[in-house]
Amino acid sequence: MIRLFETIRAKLESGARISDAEALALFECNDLLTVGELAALANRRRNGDKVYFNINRHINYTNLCVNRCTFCAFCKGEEDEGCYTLALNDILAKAGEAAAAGATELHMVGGLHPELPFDFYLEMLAALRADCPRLHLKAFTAVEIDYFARLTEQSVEQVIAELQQAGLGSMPGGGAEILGARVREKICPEKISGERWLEVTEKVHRAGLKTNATMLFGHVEEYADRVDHLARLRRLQDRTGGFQAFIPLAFQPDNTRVPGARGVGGVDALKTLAISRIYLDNFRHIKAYWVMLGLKIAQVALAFGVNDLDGTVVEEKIGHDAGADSPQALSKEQLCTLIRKAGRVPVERDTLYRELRAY
Ligand code: V47
Repeated sequence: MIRLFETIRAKLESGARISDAEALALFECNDLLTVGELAALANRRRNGDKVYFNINRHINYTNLCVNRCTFCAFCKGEEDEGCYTLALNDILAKAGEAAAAGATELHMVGGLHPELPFDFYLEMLAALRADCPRLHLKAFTAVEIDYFARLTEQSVEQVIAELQQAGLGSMPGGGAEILGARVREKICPEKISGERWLEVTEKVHRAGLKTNATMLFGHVEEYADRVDHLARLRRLQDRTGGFQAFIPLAFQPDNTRVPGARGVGGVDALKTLAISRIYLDNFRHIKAYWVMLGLKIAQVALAFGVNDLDGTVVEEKIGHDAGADSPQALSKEQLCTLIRKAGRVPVERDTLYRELRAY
């Protein structure tokens, strides 16, 4: 073990990357504090003491979805109680409130709606851009882009161009789950394959849009599946440089249907964030999404290689429908206090990581 840590420390200090076998060995080791210290070293070399957050708002325009991912408590069918689709006016009202509260970003994702035409999404973006021109529109995922392409019988490139034209500014990192087929078969058999997620994401990057990448962990996957996931992301990032942040999402089990799912403890969450930081040498940012992690683990994660806490969020459904016991929203002051009490410097950023203000 000591030899492994020495090798990795030397690699981090010389800017070399760690291998898949080394990442797996880190997952299998029990020395959480040393893994965390190595991750903190990797982060400090890149990002110093700064921890980023943004003022944002989530809008989930519909929970209707033609897929039935077993990990998802948010998606509903048309026959289900609690299914909804927001009217454009409601979306605009939420966006207006966000803009008035100082938000710089709307984060918008939803289910794969069985009936809404592609024009709905184009009109939504265009109306939001007209009403709130200062809000960056970060919306959809590779899964939705693929769906729109099939819906309209257009190429992925054409769909991306139309969304960009309507106001799309970047994409969040959802839908990646675990990219390997064996796990995907169990947790999201109807969703596009991991290969397709990577292929669509590459096209989005080639069109000049930045995206994030996520990994849903703590259900039925093995450590080797996590390493394989990280490896595929690192290879794509080598080709495009289009990823901004990596976000490990801790699985929330309530109201889900994953047979044998484990759930995520604090040790596993911190280890996964730390190893992501060490392994993904070509990602600038590792985000601790406090909604899924809880506030205390997200705060401790700042000593384990993390340099981003996401944002104010305001109205969160995907994690809370699955039992997340974090708050629905955090204020800018609460985020700053969390970061400061971890001994770090809070910096408000915009979606593209331009620094807006240090606190
Ligand atoms: O793709 C669904 C995950 C994702 C559960 O890019 C679950 O900045 C935990 O991608 N337990 C959507 N996770 C959320 C997402 C995201 C969130 C915050 C920031 C960014 C970003 C992206 O949520 C889905 C899926 O992987 N998810 N169900 C669950 N039960």
